[in-house]
Amino acid sequence: MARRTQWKLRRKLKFCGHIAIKLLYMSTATHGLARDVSQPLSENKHLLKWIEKMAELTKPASIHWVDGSQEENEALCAQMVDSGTFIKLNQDLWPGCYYARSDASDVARVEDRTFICSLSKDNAGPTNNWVNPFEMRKKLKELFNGCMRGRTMYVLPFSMGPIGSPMSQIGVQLTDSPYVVVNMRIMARIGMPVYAEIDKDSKRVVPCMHSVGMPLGPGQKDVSWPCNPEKYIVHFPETREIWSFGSGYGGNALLGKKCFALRIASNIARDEGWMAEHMLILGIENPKGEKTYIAAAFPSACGKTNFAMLIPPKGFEGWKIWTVGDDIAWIKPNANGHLRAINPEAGFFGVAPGTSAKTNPNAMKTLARNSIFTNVALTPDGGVWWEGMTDQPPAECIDWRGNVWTPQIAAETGAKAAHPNARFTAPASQCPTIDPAWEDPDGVPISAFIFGGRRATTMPLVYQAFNWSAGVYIGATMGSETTAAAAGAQGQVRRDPMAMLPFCGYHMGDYFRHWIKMQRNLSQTPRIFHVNWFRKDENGKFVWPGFSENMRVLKWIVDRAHGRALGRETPIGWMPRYEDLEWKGLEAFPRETFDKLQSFDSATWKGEVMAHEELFLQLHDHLPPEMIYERELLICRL
Ligand code: TSX
Ligand code: MN
Repeated sequence: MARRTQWKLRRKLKFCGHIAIKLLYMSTATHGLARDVSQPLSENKHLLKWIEKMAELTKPASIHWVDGSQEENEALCAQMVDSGTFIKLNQDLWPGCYYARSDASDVARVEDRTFICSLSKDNAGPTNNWVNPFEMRKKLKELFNGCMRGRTMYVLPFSMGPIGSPMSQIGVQLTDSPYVVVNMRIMARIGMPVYAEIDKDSKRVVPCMHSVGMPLGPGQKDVSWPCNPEKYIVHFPETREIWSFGSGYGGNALLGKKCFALRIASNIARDEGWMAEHMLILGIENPKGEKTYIAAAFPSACGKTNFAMLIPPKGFEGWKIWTVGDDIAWIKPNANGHLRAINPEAGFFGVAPGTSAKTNPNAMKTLARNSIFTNVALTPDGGVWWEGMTDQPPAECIDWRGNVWTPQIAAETGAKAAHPNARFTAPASQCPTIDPAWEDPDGVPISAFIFGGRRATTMPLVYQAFNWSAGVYIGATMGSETTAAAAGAQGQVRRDPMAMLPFCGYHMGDYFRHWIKMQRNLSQTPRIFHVNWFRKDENGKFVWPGFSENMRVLKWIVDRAHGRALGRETPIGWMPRYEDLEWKGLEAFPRETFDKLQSFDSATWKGEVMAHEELFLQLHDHLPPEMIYERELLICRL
């Protein structure tokens, strides 16, 4: 049947939506699966109606209801190997692993193409791009009209958080990218159990539309990474919708992650009295078996994933760090007024360059199987490599653009084998330190929050806020120095409140207010800390060894949270003295160096407080008064 006739017929089939869908798409390819993938897997009328409407708009050649099974995953991977999107890695070295190279123009999140389309511009705030939602809907209708022609539309149900947890949220992503389907299978809970949740009708489903924006004409040959130069990552916070067009990469396309779990969820959380945060979650177990959980926010390039998978150093025998999550935390007060946190994700979408057996052995073990590698280099033996993975680079490999790469070429041209934002997608369940409670539907109890940044000067290794609102001020004013990897001048402090600047789906000033207000729902507030692993000496060398040695800081934080460690009061907060840290195993670290690391300079801090003003001016009309008070108090103490 010609497609045009199909669509005419389809309009006549006004009755029960799923029958119409079934009739139309029965004849299409099933990629060698025994199951008829066009057969609806949910009976939810709203879902069926929405899918019908979206199919009518995007006009795909077929519909595939994703069940999330192993067979389906294998069929999709095999299909992508055939189409050139995937290369199957050497299965003896990398069992269950695949390799993808994106289009050279589609390698990262596109913040300037990311929109918060709230009814009022004021609600989005000055740090988000805003477009009138009516105007944006018109634009999206144009963009999505026929955008899936010649492709399969996958119906991908997913749960952010363990299935059935009262803290979890459900979405359905319609996408024309099989790459997205197999990545989402690692990053979220998908498929049959999610349909079952949807059919219970107990939770609102967040609709997520996604297209790579490259329809195929009849007989047109596909490319290995379809995408569109015109990109739109759009959020409608009031109606809780996501529309993403033109990109197949990372946070632009895996809509459960930044779009849902942060931008949309931050709106839901504000309305319902909980928190959607850009935070890792880890558990610290001491030799007595006592376990303390913390959540920590860092801007990019601070080693968040490394911290989440930290291995205790020499001198900490009997201690253990447990990983709950490396990127996002949903945190909610329980009936007793204690904060409990879940990791809404099921996998790690980590930056590959810099990850090694030295910097993060647990990550290397996690990504050793059943993982997807995007924009790293391909080695002649069918393996992967990236800058920093080994001390010795391979003699030759194929770089992320598909060109021959050798250390000599790199030395001459500066070419990187892996793109700096190259990623691994790996199941969290494979992490050797994954916490036994990581899928606990009630979450884990949070005893402390840590904020951090990359700061060569000014910021001590660690200090503790005097109280909740002083801690919120510390989070609100946190910043990080730009590294070579990021665009713009190097070494400038960029403010990134709570590491949420690109991820808060509403006005940043209102977000601070929400943090302040959270205290009212709590019988005990977690203690708040600031850390800086990156302070440099006068010769530009890092003063603190970092990595495993950060455990010493963590121990002090845990002890402070339990009210059993000493510190000294300074104008900015409580700090450990040399004798307040555990130095077993690092006895050679001089007391004077530690004192330098913790040193606080009034003159420098006056400059720091002046810089806070810059961000506050931008947000002034929504800034909670507590932020102004805290700033005044800090100035007085200086
Ligand atoms: O991840 C890092 N962490 C946190 C680890 C738990 N990195 C890597 C950041 C890039 C993503 C760090 N880099 C850390 C750190 O604590 N600290 C540093 C700075 C540093 C780099 C190298 C050394 C020391 C400090 N090397 C030697 O001392 C030999
Ligand atoms: Mn992140």
